[in-house]
Amino acid sequence: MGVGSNLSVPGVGGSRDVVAAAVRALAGEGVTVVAVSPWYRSAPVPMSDQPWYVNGVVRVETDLDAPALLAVLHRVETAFGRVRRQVNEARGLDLDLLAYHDHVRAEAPVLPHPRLHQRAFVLLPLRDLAPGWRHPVTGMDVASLVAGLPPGQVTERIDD
Ligand code: PH2
Ligand code: MG
Ligand code: MG
Repeated sequence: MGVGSNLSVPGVGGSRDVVAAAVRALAGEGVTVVAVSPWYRSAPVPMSDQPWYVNGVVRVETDLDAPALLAVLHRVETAFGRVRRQVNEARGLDLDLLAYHDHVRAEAPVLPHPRLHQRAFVLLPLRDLAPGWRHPVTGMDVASLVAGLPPGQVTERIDD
């Protein structure tokens, strides 16, 4: 799952606090977080004057199927104050279902996430967490996907 924030959330803190709190919040929702990537600071994609994001990926275990898991992600986003107004707007918390085993789905939630392979802010933490992961449609591994990224996405690891 992808975790991102580029706004602070009242009562929680700045984006770095928000992503940490969101990972903790998942645990109460029938989801076991088994691994958390390093966090990255990343410029908005597409480039805009929005604040930079904090992004990372987590691996979870759950008995929920993909649609039920997506519903949990939306519930947690709402608990962190997210109101959906327009695509790619700044947000306190964004949780994205990136992949679910090697399932391929054409209907929502589309799996793997349809833009995963174009986004450095997903692929760099994914490479840290699961270097052996392969895209179930193309068969490409994470290192090959990183090598094929469009240039110019500034994504820097946060050392903390
Ligand atoms: N999420 C988006 C759109 N753009 N850019 C960065 N750097 N990080 C994100 O998480 C992100 C984005 C839509 O979900
Ligand atoms: Mg997103
Ligand atoms: Mg999202």
